Amino acid sequence: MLGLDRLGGFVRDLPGEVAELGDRLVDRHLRLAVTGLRRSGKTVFTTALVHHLLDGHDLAFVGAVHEGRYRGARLLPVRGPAFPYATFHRTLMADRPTWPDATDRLTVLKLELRFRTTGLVQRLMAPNGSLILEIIDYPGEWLLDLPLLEMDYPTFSETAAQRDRVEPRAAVAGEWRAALAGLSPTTTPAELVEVYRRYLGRVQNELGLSLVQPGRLVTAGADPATGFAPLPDAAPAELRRAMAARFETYKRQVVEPFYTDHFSRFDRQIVLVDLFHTLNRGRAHFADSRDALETILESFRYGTNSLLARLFRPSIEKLLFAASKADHVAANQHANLKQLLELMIAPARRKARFAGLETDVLALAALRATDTVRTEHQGQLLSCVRGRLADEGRETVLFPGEIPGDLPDDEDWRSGRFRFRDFEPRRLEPGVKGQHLRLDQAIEFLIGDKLR
Ligand SMILES: Nc1nc2c(ncn2[C@@H]2O[C@H](COP(=O)(O)OP(=O)(O)OP(=O)(O)O)[C@@H](O)[C@H]2O)c(=O)[nH]1
Ligand SMILES: [Mg+2]
Repeated sequence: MLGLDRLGGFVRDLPGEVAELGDRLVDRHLRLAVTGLRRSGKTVFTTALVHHLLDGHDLAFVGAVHEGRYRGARLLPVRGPAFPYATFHRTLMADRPTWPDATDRLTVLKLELRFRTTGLVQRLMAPNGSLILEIIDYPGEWLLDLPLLEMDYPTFSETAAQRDRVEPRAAVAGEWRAALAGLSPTTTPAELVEVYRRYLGRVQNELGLSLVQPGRLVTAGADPATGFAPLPDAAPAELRRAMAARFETYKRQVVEPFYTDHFSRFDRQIVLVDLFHTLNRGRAHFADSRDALETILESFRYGTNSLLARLFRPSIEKLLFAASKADHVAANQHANLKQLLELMIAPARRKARFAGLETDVLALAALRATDTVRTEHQGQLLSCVRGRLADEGRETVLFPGEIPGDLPDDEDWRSGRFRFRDFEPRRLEPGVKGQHLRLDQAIEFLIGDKLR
């Protein structure tokens, strides 16, 4: 099914694809999947990446930059809506900069990077290398639809019902449970989808949980006409048939094109994880985020990038897990942040490694909003952060708390010790150093080998 659709995709876009395949043959076209749950930092990462790659400033860990071979980059036109880099950049350069809004549609970014090649033969044959880097930006919720491709409607219904029955979800499921209890032969799928949409909205906004399916039902501009909801076996047969048909249509018309056009053909992947939000919300949220991440990662095909596979279905060959927004805590906490992420994604990483992928883990801040400062408090030296708090809008120095180096235990959850705060962005300035944390290490891992 997917194979046929993919072929359909190729036929639709033939001229563009042919040109692109030419690039791929000489390995000059690289698709980078920037993945992560909603609000994990995808849009900010992509914006900061472009900002720094345009002239290669403050990227000491990128080999080509360090060796003086990097020549810069330029944005290329794309088919379809382009990633609004200029708009995001302008708002981040303003006197009072603001973060980009949550993403509500898919956009594409194409960046051409130029560099001097290394190696005798290459220097003689093609002294100036060029790499086309392609990234898409999309609402994080959409990723949670990918696993639906491997499910049928009864499986989805059963999985969702199990989730909806237990706390913390059960606490906000009252209206949805009542709707299920009152099912009758006259109940329409549209009414039910609307109630389920309200319930998922509560799961997301009141409980702050990530695992929400169908993901598009809760994003801005969602069309309940294309949505569906889980139904028990005992629901009226006609209703269940109609809902199952909606489920299949959604998969075919919404999820499959997203997967085949964008996610089945990536070469490299970064998975951004916001551990601060997850820790702040408590144990259930932490477990939910881990499930959501694992669910998503199951959808990617990890495997070796053979030449044939590269032409028709390149699989991901390098995978980077990154704890985003590392500037929420002082620098001495970054090792623990990395370690906690390692523990959280261990099963997914193991699978990826087994499939032959090169993987790495790091803590980064794509756009650093704080500095680490040391202050003395009652005779003790404390590592604090200084930044402008998002909810108070004032510059302050605070002790943000510590990150456990291990998975949090009962006492950690009970004590309410995790209260990490959000910060306003700092003004992005051209040529200024220190506006990120380890963004250059991420770039080197993800594309450094293609800049030689
Ligand atoms: N301090 C700090 N905050 C960050 C950083 N990156 C992202 N944030 C915060 O995280 C929020 C979400 O970042 P986005 O890049 O919009 O997240 P996203 O993954 O694109 O979210 P969706 O579009 O909803 O899927 C921002 O509004 C900031 O508050 C960072 O490097 N440092
Ligand atoms: Mg976004």
